[in-house]
Amino acid sequence: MSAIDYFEKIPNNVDLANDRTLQRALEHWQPRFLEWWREMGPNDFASADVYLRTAVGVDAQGWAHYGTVKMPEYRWGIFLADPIADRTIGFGDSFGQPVWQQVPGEFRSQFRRLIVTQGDTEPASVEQQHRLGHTCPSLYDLRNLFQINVEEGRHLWAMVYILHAYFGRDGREEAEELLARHSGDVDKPRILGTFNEPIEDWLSFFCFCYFTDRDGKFQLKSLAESSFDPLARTCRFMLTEEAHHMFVGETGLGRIVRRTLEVMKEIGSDGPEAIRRRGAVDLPLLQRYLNFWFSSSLDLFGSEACSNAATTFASGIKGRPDETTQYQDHVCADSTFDIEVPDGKGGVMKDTSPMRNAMNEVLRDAYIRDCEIGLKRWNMQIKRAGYSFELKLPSNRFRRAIGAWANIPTDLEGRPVGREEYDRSMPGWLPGASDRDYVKSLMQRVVEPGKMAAWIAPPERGVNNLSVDYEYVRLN
Ligand code: BYC
Repeated sequence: MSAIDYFEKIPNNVDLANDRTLQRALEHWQPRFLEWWREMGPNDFASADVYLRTAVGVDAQGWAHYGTVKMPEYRWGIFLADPIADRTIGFGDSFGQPVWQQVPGEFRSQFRRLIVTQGDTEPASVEQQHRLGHTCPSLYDLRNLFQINVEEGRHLWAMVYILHAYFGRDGREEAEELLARHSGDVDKPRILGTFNEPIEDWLSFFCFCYFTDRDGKFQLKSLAESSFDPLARTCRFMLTEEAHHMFVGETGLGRIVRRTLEVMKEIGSDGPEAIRRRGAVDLPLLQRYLNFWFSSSLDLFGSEACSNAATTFASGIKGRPDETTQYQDHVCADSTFDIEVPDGKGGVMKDTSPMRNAMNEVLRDAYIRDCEIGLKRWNMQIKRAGYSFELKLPSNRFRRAIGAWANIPTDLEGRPVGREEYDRSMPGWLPGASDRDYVKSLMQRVVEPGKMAAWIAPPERGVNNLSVDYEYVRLN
């Protein structure tokens, strides 16, 4: 295992000290990153002592050290998973050939585009969550938010390293731009839609961690298959950190369901008004939030069938998650994939696409199956409590802004409907102003160790074997 050098100004396991030009370029970018963090990160908590994990190695066991850190002093660094000896290209036209240690000239612009898109999402999410700390439901949750924030900052470092190390002047310019675009900025927004959506309450935050970070998992897994080995290695290590972000989403939403069920039992009613009077989140309201974040996150996979996806697969740039273990045919030159598209007459029809063109859809399908797992668990909780309400993922055709279904009104089941019916039904499908106002009214900050806001149950256990009432953040 390669060790991480923490004596360096930029902690790393890529032997930065022996590449002075690269080291100087990254040291030049570092103060800009810190300035961005001060301005756009959780800046009101700069003096807080936070119980955080920091990577100290890159193997699966014992890779992190836990300790109390002030966030601006977090050691953001560059950590690549160890190389796999004699690794060969796992998919596409060059299947079986040795992987690349440099970017082939002919694929440079496609690689740059994907790396920039990936890199753009990381600081975007920190910007979206900029003010959440003020309304935390507990110190445990506040700490998890900050852990996610510092790690998204580190994921930005991961992409900036690749840009600086392998894309010369273009890469350095892109790295500057990653700090210049901002979530929701009218003139310079973030690249992908979901990353411009405001996250102003913790219900949205948990949905974002559940649905949007899960897109991160699938995209990173696809890039971890890349023939460009440094990119594959950096993504492999990012995935180690990413798992916690989805854990926060899944357990956060599960704790909300648990608390709601407790309240339903106490008051003997599942009426949304009665539940709201007790300060909990009624399940139909939760469903509307799920509808919003799921449909937005589905767009992150791009179009159902497109030449970009075909090119990146054929060239060995971006594969499918777990390419080696999940698929038999790694070339996909002749296979096809059926996708559902609008028939132009208000209905749905099947279209057969070459498999390579449909890779975004293949990924989206796998993502949807993964999203189902949490819902099954929460529905089990609801059923065990004796209620028949069932949380559901809307159809992948609902409220899409990208791809074949973009701007085609459908109901939650994906049946095309008239625009008027769509607009009329929207208040039942997505959070409306009164829903958001109610959720906002719940967002009162709770910072007494071990105490939880009334709308969320405590976690089953604390962080790193500590108790739930440990003072995870000291707000100096
Ligand atoms: N919004 O041919 P198309 C994460 C653009 S999340 C706006 O349909 P293609 C994280 C697309 O960029 C993972 N624009 O599909 C989570 C392209 O624009 P250009 C992020 C969109 O090319 C939580 C055009 O539409 N990583 O890590 O196959 C917290 C045509 O695209 C959207 C990645 O996405 C959209 N939703 O692109 C923190 C991996 N969707 O280039 C972090 C890198 C598409 O023609 N990106 N467009 O101007 C990719 O692999 C691909 O770019 C896409 C699909 C998946 C986005």
